[in-house]
Amino acid sequence: MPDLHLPTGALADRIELTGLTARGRHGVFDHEKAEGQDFTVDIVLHTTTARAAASDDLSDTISYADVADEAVRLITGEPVDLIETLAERIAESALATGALAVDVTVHKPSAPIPHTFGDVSVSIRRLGVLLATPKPAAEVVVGIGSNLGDPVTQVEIGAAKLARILEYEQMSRTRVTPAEVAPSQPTQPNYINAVMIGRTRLSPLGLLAELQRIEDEQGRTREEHWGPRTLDLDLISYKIADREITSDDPDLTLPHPRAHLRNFVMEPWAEVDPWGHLRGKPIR
Ligand code: PH2
Ligand code: MG
Ligand code: MG
Repeated sequence: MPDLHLPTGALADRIELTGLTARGRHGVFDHEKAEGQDFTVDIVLHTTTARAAASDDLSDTISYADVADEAVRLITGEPVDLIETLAERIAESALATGALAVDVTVHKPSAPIPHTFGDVSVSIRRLGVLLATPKPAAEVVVGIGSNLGDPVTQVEIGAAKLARILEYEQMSRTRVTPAEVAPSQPTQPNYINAVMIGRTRLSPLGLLAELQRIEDEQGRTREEHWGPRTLDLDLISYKIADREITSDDPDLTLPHPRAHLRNFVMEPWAEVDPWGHLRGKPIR
């Protein structure tokens, strides 16, 4: 993969399907369209397999059989002139499964080359929306919170660092909010909360990695789920051309699954973006 700055763990796992072979009629020459020949495809799906490994449930992963079915449908379907075109179509269908990225190779070992040769192939890599550079720049909403180690200063420093990553950024006022804790948890100190909106050309996972880097620089530890924290930067919403990106990737749920239930997010957001929308609904 290109050297992408990513959250730890992202792009570590792959599902690979190799040697998938079917007869197709792709080629520039009439005799290739008339007679057809074998095409062999290799597909690498970059995804995160931990959730499926824990549940042992097919619905938590990408079914390689479905990917194979789609690829064979494209190999045996409408003829195209170039294996580049075939590879592009197969990559597009493989990305539609929700993979983070895909690598596709199309081999044409019986290509009409009047020489002795072993194989000829085209290999491409295509990035899914969580990794691709947004065009135009994405509009993002980031929740800022702290309830440990001088929270007012933490939020101030966190916001200053975040402002260096975003463009056209706008920061809400900060407010003191009672800690929302899980029913089983002991009470915690009040939080300082705020929201920053702005634009970025970072991909969703690229931005998440930057947020985690800032949290780490501010001494964030990750022992307890919903534990007190020195600095919490949550990606609430990520929009490209007004389209809200959705994701249930284990590294990044979009939009934030609980933001719409939290006054400490919705109030400061509405302050800087009165016309904002979340999950298709106006935020105020
Ligand atoms: N963040 C949490 C859990 N509870 N409560 C308040 N008031 N503010 C927060 O930012 C907050 C919380 C987990 O991130
Ligand atoms: Mg949070
Ligand atoms: Mg968080």
